[in-house]
Amino acid sequence: MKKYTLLAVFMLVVVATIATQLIIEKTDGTQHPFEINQIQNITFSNDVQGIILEDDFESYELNTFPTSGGWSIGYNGAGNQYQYITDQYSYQGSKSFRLLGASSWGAQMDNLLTDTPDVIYFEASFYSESTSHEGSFGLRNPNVGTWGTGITGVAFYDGMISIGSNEITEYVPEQWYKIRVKADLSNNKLSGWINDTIVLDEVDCTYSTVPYTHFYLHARNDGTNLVFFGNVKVWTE
Ligand SMILES: [Ca+2]
Repeated sequence: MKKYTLLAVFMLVVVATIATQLIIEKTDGTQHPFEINQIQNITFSNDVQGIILEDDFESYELNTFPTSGGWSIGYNGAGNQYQYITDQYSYQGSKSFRLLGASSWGAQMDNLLTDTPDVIYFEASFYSESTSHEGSFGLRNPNVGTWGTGITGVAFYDGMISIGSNEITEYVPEQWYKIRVKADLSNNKLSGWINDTIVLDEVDCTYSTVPYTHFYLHARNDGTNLVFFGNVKVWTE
């Protein structure tokens, strides 16, 4: 009996592998969301893995709000009509998501995540016209606390880039920066990359005990300045 059980498991793995390869072939040339080794991880693991949210803002009409991508207005900054897709600047392609805050009222866009694993990566490219009243992005729960609860994120503030509570480096305006974060909530570790260079390597981090539910983009609430978000991605290992 044991021999047949082993044979059955082996056949299941073979079938799952073939099926996976068919999916890769089908999506090849249009979209190729995973590397081969990540696909194999999916085949042999019970964890839900892969891309949770990805947006390059190319699929929307200019001057519209990207509702169809799952974005919603948490706080409307200078007003709903000032938050929209633009081709004024772009990180890749021709479009980006433009946000405008106002004094005492930030512009915050939330996107509900379909999966919230304990080890999560997120990144965004960010462009600011000045080093005043900039913005941030990251993980949060907009439904806990008076103004929601931030879990961890990246901030551009007064000409400085911070990841979590760590001030990393000065930056210059009118230039794109791509910041990636790996948040390990189960082991209280945080890693960060600026333009693909690692700047934080598994440093200690105390996260909020509030569970995160959303990815957010934010333009600050202490003045008026245009900020732009290019490619956005949230994923797991
Ligand atoms: Ca774009």
